[in-house]
Amino acid sequence: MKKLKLFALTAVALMGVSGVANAETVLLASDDFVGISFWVISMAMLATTAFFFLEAGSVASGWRTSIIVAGLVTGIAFIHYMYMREVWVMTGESPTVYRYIDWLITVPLQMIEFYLILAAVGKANSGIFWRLLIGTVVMLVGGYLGEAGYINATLGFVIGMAGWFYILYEVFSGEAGKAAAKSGNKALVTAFGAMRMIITVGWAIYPLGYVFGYLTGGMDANTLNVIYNLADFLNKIAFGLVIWAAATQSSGRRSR
Ligand SMILES: *C/C=C(C)/C=C/C=C(C)/C=C/C1=C(C)CCCC1(C)C
Repeated sequence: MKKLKLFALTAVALMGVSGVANAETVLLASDDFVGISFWVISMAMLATTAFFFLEAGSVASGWRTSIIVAGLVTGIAFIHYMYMREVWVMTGESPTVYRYIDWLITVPLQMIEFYLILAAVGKANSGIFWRLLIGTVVMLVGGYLGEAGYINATLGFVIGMAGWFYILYEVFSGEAGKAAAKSGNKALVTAFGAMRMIITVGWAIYPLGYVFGYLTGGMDANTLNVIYNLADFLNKIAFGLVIWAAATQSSGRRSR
């Protein structure tokens, strides 16, 4: 019994010591700019989440779900950024698994936004929803298999690009694009157009990160993560704000 106690005490003491030793290495270094970007973005995600949830109550009821989903996207990203930040600051390695789990949840939610804003004005059908979802899964699974080394990085890239182009086809020339154009709702057309630009121009940053991270020879974790972080900041926060702006506008509360 005594021995056991002594053993437990020693273990606790050792844990304390190693905790202190670790504490030094897990602190953010002042020249770790990638780590700093992880910190800044995690806080931005938190702030935007609070903002969207607080605003959801004051838009017209048809837009409410869209604003809540925008808050879910940044909220889920916030939690993943806490983990990704930790992995990066502690190991200097790319938090690929966390990143893709985050994308696998948040990107489909953003695709659902296209469907939701069409549904808000009564123009949606389930085919649009499924096609956008399938395009997303192909894009992300291709990218993950390539980044995690299950398949050749170039092959993963090609599969990912195919999924992305399929999504773009749907929102520009496919049924979703046509439904938006015919809706006759000005706020919807504006929001749809802006969201479409984001997933064309804003999303183009991701394949660039992939190219510079994996395809230009060797593995560049710094460039990869800085580019992905910047892209997430833009594509999650600005994307939600565009929807929020359309919702506020069409709820007739521009001046309160
Ligand atoms: C909030 C997170 C978002 C909006 C993530 C989006 C991710 C992409 C658009 C990723 C795209 C990729 C390609 C188009 C090809 C190469 C592989 C990916 C997965 C990086």
